[in-house]
Amino acid sequence: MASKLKNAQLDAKKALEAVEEQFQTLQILNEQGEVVNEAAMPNLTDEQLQELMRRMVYTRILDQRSISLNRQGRLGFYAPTAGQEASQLASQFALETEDFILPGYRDVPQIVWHGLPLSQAFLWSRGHFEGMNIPEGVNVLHPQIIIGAQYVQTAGVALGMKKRGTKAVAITYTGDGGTSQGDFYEGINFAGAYKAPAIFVIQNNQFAISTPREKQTAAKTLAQKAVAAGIPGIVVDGMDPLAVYAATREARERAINGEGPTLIETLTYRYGPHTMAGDDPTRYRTADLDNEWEKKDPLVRFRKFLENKGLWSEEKETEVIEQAKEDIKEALKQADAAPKQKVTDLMSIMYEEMPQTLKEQYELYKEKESK
Ligand SMILES: Cc1ncc(C[n+]2csc(CCOP(=O)(O)OP(=O)(O)O)c2C)c(N)n1
Ligand SMILES: [Mg+2]
Repeated sequence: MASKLKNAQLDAKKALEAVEEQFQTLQILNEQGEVVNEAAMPNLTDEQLQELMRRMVYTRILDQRSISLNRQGRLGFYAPTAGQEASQLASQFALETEDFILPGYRDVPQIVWHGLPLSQAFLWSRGHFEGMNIPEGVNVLHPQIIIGAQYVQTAGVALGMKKRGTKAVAITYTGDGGTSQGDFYEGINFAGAYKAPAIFVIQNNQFAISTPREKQTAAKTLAQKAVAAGIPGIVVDGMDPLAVYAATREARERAINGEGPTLIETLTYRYGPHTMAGDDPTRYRTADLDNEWEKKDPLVRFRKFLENKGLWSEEKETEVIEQAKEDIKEALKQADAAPKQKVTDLMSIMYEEMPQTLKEQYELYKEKESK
């Protein structure tokens, strides 16, 4: 009896190892920009490849400008994105306009490329309610600050799409730290049970503020958490735009075909601080680690790949950079022109029909604000 139990325990360990071995990292472009996995190569036209590069270059500039605007006091909350361009933009690039994005606080680039005007993204950063007034036809929510909450919301949005017969998906993003939250498990489990057309992305940038990924879980990969929910999980090189695109596109196809959700772990890195609110990464990361990841840079490898195909040049890059700077200037002007928000504004947008108690307060504030 005792030995039988011992064998069963050994088998359980083996079973776990067998599962973990299955989660190998998908890579298509290596650090030198060479195709190492022709079979997985996504079907993208030259124009689409150029557009994806354009978006990554543009977003790197947007990140640099946002950091300095924050330092000048011209933006509010900002979570830097440099390093995560492939993870963020190649997954968004695999979507269609009708798909719905539920972002976390670092995922502003995806919703901007999905149609949110940049001026509104700036207003959101400033805590202005106009930044959350998403235009009709732009299928995004404003970024979620509560870690993991967007996973539960995504299961609901995806189920709603399924019930309405919409041929679209809901996609969401969290970080490595987010996978330790209850909401993470509830979201993937519920979506799995109802075969909801959802894509759950984990951007594993190795740290949750200062907590390293190794301290987050005993699991060897974060993608393997999909097993418990009974849904497919995949690890991709998150610095490789082609691998991220291919994995997301395939997940989208499965979802649209009624096969349910997928969990995608992108291995990536944020070059900057956690947010602009005083985090100092040198206190918990070494320069060696930073250098190791910077060698994997998504822009560098994609640029090499495109240059080898004759699809990218220094002039093209300069053009994109100039365009980005100009757009940012214009968007800031628009954000600055937004009316100062009033207490009555905050009240009037909360309810379709205001409760009586609020109505009374509303009248009070209206009176005060008219003076
Ligand atoms: C429920 C909840 N707990 C704690 C926090 C505070 N918090 C903000 S960001 C963060 C770390 C998240 O790290 P990760 O999920 O890896 O995402 P990353 O910032 O690296 O993109 C924490 C703990 C929060 N916003 N929400
Ligand atoms: Mg993280």
